[in-house]
Amino acid sequence: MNPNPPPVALSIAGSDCSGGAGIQADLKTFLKHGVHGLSVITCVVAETPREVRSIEELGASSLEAQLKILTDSYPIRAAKTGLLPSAASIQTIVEILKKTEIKMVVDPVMIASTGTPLTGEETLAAMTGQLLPLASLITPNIPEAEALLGRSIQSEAELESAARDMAQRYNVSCLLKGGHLPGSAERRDTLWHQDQVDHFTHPYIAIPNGVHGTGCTLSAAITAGLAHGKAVPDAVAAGIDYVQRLIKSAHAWEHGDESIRCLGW
Ligand code: PXL
Repeated sequence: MNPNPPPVALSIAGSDCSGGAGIQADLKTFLKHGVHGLSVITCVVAETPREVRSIEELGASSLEAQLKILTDSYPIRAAKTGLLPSAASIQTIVEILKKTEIKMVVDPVMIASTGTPLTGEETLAAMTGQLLPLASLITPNIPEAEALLGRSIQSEAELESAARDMAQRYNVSCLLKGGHLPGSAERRDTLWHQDQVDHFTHPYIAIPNGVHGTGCTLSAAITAGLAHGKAVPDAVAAGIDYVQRLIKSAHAWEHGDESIRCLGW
């Protein structure tokens, strides 16, 4: 028996059958970080990085059964949420999570990299009203932050004030990912944590067309860091470095007339 078992982390997210995003990305990332990964599957998405074909939601009783047996049985150090397909699914998981002390990272997934909406309006209200009060850290990208704040973000100055406003409004730490801002050779992610700002600047690397799952992988890497006992700024810095490495080492397979791609490992 291993006298030093790995920490345990949980992902509550959708299944991406193509293996680049969702639960599959999270479990790979947990393993790469020496964390035992548990999963609660919220929906099954038939997709590739190029196309989202269908989303089938799991019912409340299945969500409840998965989450209850895990929270009853494991010393879960940290958890993340990814794709939560409906207000009802959010309500079900909140009812169970609010009775725990698990450190929560909320990746407020709303739109696939293909541009396909993955959730509806009523989901946003349930996320802000019910789920965010349980979160320690939220990791929106710019379109998600615009939906959470109800205003547009067009510059690095606005990125910083948006991260601060979300952190204050929802009483959380907020990592706002700046990758969608147009611009030069660099991209900046902004962390607002305990009334302090931190900027993580990295060279702009174009995400190869047809690679998805960077957001899922980043929030999973941060969750793994928290499960290991890292402080939020350290877990965020390490998570950003990790994803940068995986973007640079993306894989491509030739299949038929086109290539199909995935983040590296
Ligand atoms: O990348 C966002 C995302 C999250 N979760 C699942 C997904 C996707 C994108 O396609 O399928 C399950």
